[in-house]
Amino acid sequence: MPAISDAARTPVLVGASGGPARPETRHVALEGMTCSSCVSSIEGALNAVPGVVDAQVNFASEEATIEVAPGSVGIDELISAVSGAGYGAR
Ligand code: 9UX
Repeated sequence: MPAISDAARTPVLVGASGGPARPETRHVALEGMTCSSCVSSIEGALNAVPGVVDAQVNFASEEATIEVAPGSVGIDELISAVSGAGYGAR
């Protein structure tokens, strides 16, 4: 039996009402991915931004789909994170 319950370890977004908050979805168009492993690099950079709940990168469509805590992370910050990892973003 784990010392810490699964519930205690799972980050929960709490809304103003006290209920669960719905993450907001943001999209960033990507440039410069030349092999499929670039996907992991960009996902890692985006997931490291505070407020990002989950980031998924689609290699074929060159698009990142990012779930963020409501009101937490703006598109400019996400673009900066991708740029910092060495890829184009807009
Ligand atoms: Mo592939 Mo991307 O060798 O940063 S991982 S080009």
